[in-house]
Amino acid sequence: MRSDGNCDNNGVKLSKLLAYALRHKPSKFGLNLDEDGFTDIDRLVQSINNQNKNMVISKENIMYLVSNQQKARLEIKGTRIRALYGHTVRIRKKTPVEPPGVLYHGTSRYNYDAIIIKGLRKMKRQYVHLSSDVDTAIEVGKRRDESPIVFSVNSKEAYLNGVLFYVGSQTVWLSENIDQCI
Ligand code: HQG
Repeated sequence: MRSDGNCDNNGVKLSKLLAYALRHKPSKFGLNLDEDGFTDIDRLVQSINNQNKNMVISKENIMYLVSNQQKARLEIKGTRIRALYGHTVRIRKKTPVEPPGVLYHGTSRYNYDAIIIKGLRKMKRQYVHLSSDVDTAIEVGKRRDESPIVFSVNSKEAYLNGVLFYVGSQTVWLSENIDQCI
């Protein structure tokens, strides 16, 4: 890792590692997340360096990564850091807000039938993840399928029917399970 963290491959590696630690397995790194998912940055650096002998990182690497994120995945407040969304560990629910009229969900063609029948489910994560625009949804779907499908979600109607929505980031919206309005 370069001292400025400005090294693409290592940047991606570090970003994935941080997402893994802060969204899924803090305990594997000996970390405690507070109720909103934050943990101490110095602690995080120390535990990553203790765990990964082949990847030594510094606080500056993390600060650089967070200030140069193309997709806002992480947030720093003071001496603490958290993942903005994506959690499979349970943290306190965000404050519900009224969503825009339409949101999008990109996924594989394989999931089409199940989603039509069962609706959008959280699966292992704390929330259903939605995109604010079609291009972002296509990128999300491409993680699973080279020709992904994009569902339009009538989020306004779902909200009026009682489904709660939350802000993940500028492009990511979160919600409870959505049975209809897809
Ligand atoms: C699918 C990444 C069958 C759903 C992304 C998805 C996102 C169903 C998969 C964020 C279903 C869950 C989250 C049903 C939903 N039957 N399959 N009823 N309901 N599914 O990874 O939304 O880049 O937990 O379509 O960009 O893919 O890492 O959710 O395919 O924002 O920052 O079940 O993770 O963010 O998969 O992705 P995931 P997701 P990062």
